[in-house]
Amino acid sequence: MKYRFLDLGMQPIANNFLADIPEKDCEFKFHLTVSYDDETALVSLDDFVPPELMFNENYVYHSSMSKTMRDHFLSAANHLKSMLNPERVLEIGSNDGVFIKNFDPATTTAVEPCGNFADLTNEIGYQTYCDFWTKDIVEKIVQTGKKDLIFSANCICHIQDLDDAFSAVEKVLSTGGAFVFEDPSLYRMIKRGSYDQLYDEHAHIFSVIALSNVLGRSNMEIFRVESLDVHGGSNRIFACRIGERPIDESVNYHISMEKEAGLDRLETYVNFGKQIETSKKQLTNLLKELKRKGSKIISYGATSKSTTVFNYCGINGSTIDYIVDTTPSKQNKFSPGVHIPVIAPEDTTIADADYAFLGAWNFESEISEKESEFLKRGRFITHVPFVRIIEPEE
Ligand code: JHZ
Repeated sequence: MKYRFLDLGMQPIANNFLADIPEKDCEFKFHLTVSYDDETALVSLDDFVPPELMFNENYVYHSSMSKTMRDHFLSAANHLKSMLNPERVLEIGSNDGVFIKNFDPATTTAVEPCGNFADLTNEIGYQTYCDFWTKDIVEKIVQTGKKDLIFSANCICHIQDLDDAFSAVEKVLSTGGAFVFEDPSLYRMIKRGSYDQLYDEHAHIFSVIALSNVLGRSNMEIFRVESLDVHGGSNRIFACRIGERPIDESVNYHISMEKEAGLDRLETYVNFGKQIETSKKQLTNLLKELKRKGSKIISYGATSKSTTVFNYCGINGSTIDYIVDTTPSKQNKFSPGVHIPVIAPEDTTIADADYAFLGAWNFESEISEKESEFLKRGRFITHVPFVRIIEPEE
């Protein structure tokens, strides 16, 4: 049975940055509520947004946009090569090719529903099917051979029908092959109060407990788990067909840790819901107080996460002057729902702002290093793990 524990109000498509401010009520919005399923322990949105509205040829999120992520995927590729030595590789949701470009195009295939990115990786020699990952595409993929490594980053949690997705993986995986995927961790989201991991694209936020339950229905099991720092805390899950590989002790370690944190109990989520309501009050009060004192506040990183925070907390252009972001396809546009202008760093001097809300709090160290000039006078504000102005000694 599913129990609703969080209501983040009406939300737009998190990555739908707008060229113009739309007429009143013309922007697509949906009611973002989140539930815990006590049969599987899976945490999911109650209402899924049609995938074509989110993932299409206008998709703006480029994985290569930060050095942190470029380094991360290079080291992930090297790690998986030396650990699994795969001959044939498939990536599900290859985005701008940041991961696959570390593999040989002759033996690497990709599936990517966003036409702009599928074109890009096809152009650099990687056969990329422009499609969603469903069992319908399996027949075509199998013709290119079964895969020893199926990799996916920040994509499996976007897939609404997990049984369909996992059974499709099971059909394409070679005997003894590994299905490796990384997504934001529910454990870290609960520990850090980072409710902004919840938006239209994230149909689910995974615990290892829930994934074990759901993968089992497709004859698969988890044989290893690695914790990652990226995206505010993620898990890299290694799965295989049941019985094909020895189970590493990291699996039980994570499951025990999650049980200790109560991820298999409704009460934990109910408490999280209350904590988020408090976080909203604290953030809006802090910003109101700073504005009352005449401070200039901007935001750093036009993220999906900041779309959730701004729309949930009702923060708009009267509080935040603009958002600065390095992604060209987000620049000179307006943020979804609350319509704050997005500006390129080279078109503005953030040094004259007093505060910058960290929409990309997951890149705090990369950003702080880059913005040492701003930090001589200005301060970052964050809501993770609790609402505060970040002082220089932190
Ligand atoms: P970032 C994305 O979420 C979307 P988002 C997606 N759905 C997903 O699953 C998660 O990632 C995991 C900018 N930036 O990565 C670049 C600067 O401007 O936190 C990006 O627009 N200057 C696929 O959108 C944004 O911040 C900088 O110095 O929440 C970061 O977005 C740096 C470092 C980044 O993802």
